[in-house]
Amino acid sequence: WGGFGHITIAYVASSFVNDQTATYFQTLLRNDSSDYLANVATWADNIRYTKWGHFTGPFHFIDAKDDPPSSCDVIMERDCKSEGCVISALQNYTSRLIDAGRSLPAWEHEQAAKFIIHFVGDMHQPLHTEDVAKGGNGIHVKFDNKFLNLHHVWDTSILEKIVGGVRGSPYGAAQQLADQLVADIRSGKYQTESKSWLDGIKLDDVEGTALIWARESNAYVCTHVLPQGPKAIVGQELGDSYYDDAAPVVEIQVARAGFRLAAWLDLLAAKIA
Ligand code: DCM
Ligand code: DCM
Ligand code: DCM
Ligand code: ZN
Ligand code: ZN
Repeated sequence: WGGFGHITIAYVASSFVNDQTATYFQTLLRNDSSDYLANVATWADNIRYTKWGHFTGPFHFIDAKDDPPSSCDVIMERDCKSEGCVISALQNYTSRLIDAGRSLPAWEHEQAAKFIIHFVGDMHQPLHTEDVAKGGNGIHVKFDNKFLNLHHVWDTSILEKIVGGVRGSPYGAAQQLADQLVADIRSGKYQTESKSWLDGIKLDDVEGTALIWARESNAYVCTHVLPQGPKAIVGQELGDSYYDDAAPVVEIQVARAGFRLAAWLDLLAAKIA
């Protein structure tokens, strides 16, 4: 996701965490405002292009070598590269935040928390769970008459169009969208189905949990991202019907990511504190 998506996911999570969790992460992140998660949500994107942060580049995605639109799936042994992927990264930073031997310095716990807050978000972007053309970065299309790559359309353009565009600082618009998604989860269009969004969540099986989330995300590559395969959309205007089908997927994935991030942080805080 782009910055707006990650910040929205963080605000959704902030609404669902329990009080103990909020206090634990406000202390760890040294921010006692209500923006304590939102303010670090894009940190992992800002450091990945630095020299020291270069090794974290592969942690934002998993390149599923499936065959959309006829077959979609994420298989850990096939798809997670030796240098890591978003699933192994969640495993690594979850275990570093728990730090069973309590041997790491506080700044490492803080860094682990910032990675977790970001990577739970990224695995909910369908094209962060797909190999084709580097997660769609190599598929050039037009969206509302602008030349863009398909990855950027799914990271940023669709979500920003849903709210009528984002100009200037994304924080206000992200809080507004998050408030709407929280209401949809508590008492609106997601009320019933959100009861099953935490199925299978287990802090002691990070890989199993993350695979459930990544497979659900990856399935949308076959149904909504590339429903006719990659070649059908190269150089084409995606158009209204593509957007009308894609927007609800982007919206529910952002809602799920925020809701699940809150649950993951609750499990972590309960285990550590
Ligand atoms: N980004 C950043 N700093 C950079 C390059 C990109 O903060 N030097 C951010 C802006 C984009 C986001 O990364 O919105 C894209 O990240 P990803 O594609 O990992 O979701
Ligand atoms: N690091 C990491 N995951 C690990 C081990 C280390 O992300 N499993 C990061 C934390 C530090 C850097 O690598 O930023 C160097 O750590 P160390 O020197 O402790 O290996
Ligand atoms: N990306 C991806 N899958 C890949 C390569 C990249 O999902 N195989 C994502 C990470 C960033 C965006 O695409 O969100 C741009 O990546 P980069 O800056 O590495 O080109
Ligand atoms: Zn992306
Ligand atoms: Zn990312």
